[in-house]
Amino acid sequence: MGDANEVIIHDAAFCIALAPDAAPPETECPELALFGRSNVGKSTLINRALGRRALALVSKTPGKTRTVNYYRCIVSVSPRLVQKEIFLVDFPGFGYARYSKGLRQAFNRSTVEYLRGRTQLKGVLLLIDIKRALSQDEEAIMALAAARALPLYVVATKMDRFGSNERRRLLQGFRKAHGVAPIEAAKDTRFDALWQQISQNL
Ligand SMILES: Nc1nc2c(ncn2[C@@H]2O[C@H](COP(=O)(O)OP(=O)(O)O)[C@@H](O)[C@H]2O)c(=O)[nH]1
Ligand SMILES: [Mg+2]
Repeated sequence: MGDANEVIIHDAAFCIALAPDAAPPETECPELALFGRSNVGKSTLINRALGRRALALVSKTPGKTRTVNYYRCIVSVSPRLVQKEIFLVDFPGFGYARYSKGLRQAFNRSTVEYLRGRTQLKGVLLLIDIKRALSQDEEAIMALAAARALPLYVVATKMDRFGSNERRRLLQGFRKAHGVAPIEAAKDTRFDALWQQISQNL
């Protein structure tokens, strides 16, 4: 066994891209779903959390991911989790005007269905820009996770934009308003703290 708190990604691979209204794959592997508006940093988080450079496509043009992307990984988090297979499920970024109305509705309906009923779903990662008020989509995702008592990990991305005072103020404000302490992510975050939390809830 490695050191306490050590995170090891033994394997990571892109698995499958599904249309937003397609049926999710028939596996029994636990899933962690990622949500957040376009450009918030979902692909970046996947790459960093899995210790890969370019597994997930990091885009300069917002709104590119319109499929539900499954990434499979095998992770150990000592001392709790030994070589566990997990899917990270990257949902299309919402809040982007280029979605046609039809696509947006299909995305919403199937997303709600997934959040309500997917038994393999073991946790929800909601990536936010802490500078902006939560959107209806973001509030809905938090409520759907709470309704099933699913672990919710709120990740505030791009925190390197702020100085330390501003950072503290924004985090405190969010905690007061929503009762959740966000996990901070910046350019160099390795997400070991996130894996620690996840490993406690699997
Ligand atoms: N400054 C900063 N930029 C970031 C961070 N995370 C992501 N980005 C940038 O934000 C843009 C969108 O990232 P991406 O991961 O593609 O977002 P997605 O649309 O949610 O998948 C890219 O240009 C990233 O390089 C961060 O922690 N800090
Ligand atoms: Mg992306």
